Amino acid sequence: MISSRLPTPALKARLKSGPSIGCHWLSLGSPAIAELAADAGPDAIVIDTQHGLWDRSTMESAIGAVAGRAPVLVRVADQSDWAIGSALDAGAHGVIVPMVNTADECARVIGAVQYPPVGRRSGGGARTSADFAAYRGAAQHLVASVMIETAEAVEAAEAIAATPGLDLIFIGPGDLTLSLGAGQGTPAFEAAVAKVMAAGKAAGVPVGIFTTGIDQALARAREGHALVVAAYDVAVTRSATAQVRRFQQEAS
Ligand code: 3PY
Ligand code: MG
Repeated sequence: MISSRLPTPALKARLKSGPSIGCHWLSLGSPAIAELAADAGPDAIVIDTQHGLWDRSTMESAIGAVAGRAPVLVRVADQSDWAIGSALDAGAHGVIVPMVNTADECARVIGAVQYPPVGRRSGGGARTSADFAAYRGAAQHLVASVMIETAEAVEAAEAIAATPGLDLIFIGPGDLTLSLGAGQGTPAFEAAVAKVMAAGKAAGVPVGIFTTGIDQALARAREGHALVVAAYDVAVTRSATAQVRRFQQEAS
């Protein structure tokens, strides 16, 4: 891995001290879109391999296309060592791990991100092994983050936040509304968000939240969220369909 693509302390420092990171969240599985997104110099790019259309090869290509121009986080498909290790081997600067409900699960995630003696990550990967000594030396800067997105996880928020080595808690509002049976903006939902933010604050762990548009992203950033979604390729594509509908209405 060439040195300009190695993880640096900057991402963790920015998460802790701000300003909020407005990431470009990519789900459509296109390395070409990742390359264009990087041209704008975003604070971070997120590649979503849980609900997005990425496979291992396109994920690896997208990280190559970004080529050190922005930190890349991968929202991995699940909590497995394989999902976490393959994203990091591709050169991601950190992972966002979905559906983490307990402090034990959180500790296992952190163990999967770091090499021994701290964790149990397996060494390898085409990109990272180009200069493995340099990569291993920088691996302490990898961001380990977990998603709180169920009622169970909200209950366990204090214990999850207190897990050593955790760099970010990321709230998944879609799943949280399903789990709580309460929509976004309702008192029950906002109380859950506030509880997670308080747990993060008490433990000194930044908290972020998924947002689907720039206005929501700015509002959540003003509330103190360390990472929000400023642009989302699915939403951008949907908004383009509104132009097609407008043309159909106005040109006929
Ligand atoms: C959620 O809102 O549940 C997410 O996981 C964001 O993609
Ligand atoms: Mg989710």
